[in-house]
Amino acid sequence: MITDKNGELAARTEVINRLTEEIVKANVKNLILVHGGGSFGHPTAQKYGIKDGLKDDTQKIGFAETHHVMTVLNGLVMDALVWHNVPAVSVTPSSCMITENGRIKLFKDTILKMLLKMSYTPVLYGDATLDEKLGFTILSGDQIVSHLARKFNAYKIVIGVDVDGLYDADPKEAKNAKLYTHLTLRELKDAQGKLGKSTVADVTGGMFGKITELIPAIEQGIPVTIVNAAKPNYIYKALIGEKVEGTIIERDRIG
Ligand code: IP8
Repeated sequence: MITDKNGELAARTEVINRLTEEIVKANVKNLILVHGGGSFGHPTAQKYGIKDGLKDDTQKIGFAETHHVMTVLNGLVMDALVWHNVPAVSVTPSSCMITENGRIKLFKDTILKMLLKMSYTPVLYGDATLDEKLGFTILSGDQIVSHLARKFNAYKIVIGVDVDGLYDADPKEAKNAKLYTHLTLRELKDAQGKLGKSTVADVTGGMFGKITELIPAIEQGIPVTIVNAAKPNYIYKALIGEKVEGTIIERDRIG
């Protein structure tokens, strides 16, 4: 969403600025921001096969490059946040997290906790990380979101995507795809088989991967709202809890 996925290293700075303005307007306390890799991390990760781990030395520069382009994208996000007066501080996942077979195994959270205590807005992102079994891999922003939400028992998770929410088929391919507006965990699990796999280069699995990652947080009782971040004020409305088109997923049906 904050990048043009059909390009390479193509940031949408006007979208980053607009979303920053929505975040400022929503004025959420204890907010943690996480962004993905888009056309920065994914093409580079794919080119060098980073997700599958270290197999030969020629990939080493690929790991460095993937992490580096993510810091460049993160820098653009930080630019927008800080110049809009958000006390945002970047927390680099590859410097505080290690995975094992792609799953977060170690997370040194002292600094993140202190930032939250001091009312800063920590910003994390999908990153190339070291992995105890694979040497290195790709850690998705979605896994980070789910992990942090569970660890800090988040009030809710808001996910911004470039479609209107969760559909029973890929809306970019199937014209008659139906939008789910409200799902319980049970309904989500039933629907999961049908979810559209991403059509563009996304090494971490697109919408299917997103949902799979979020399930443990939903199981813990944390509701998830998925909205179209391309539509002005949708993220704002989702953040303040105002009714907005999208998909709400909750453990049990409320009301
Ligand atoms: O876009 C992956 O994060 P995601 C980041 O949240 C990289 O899946 C480096 C490809």
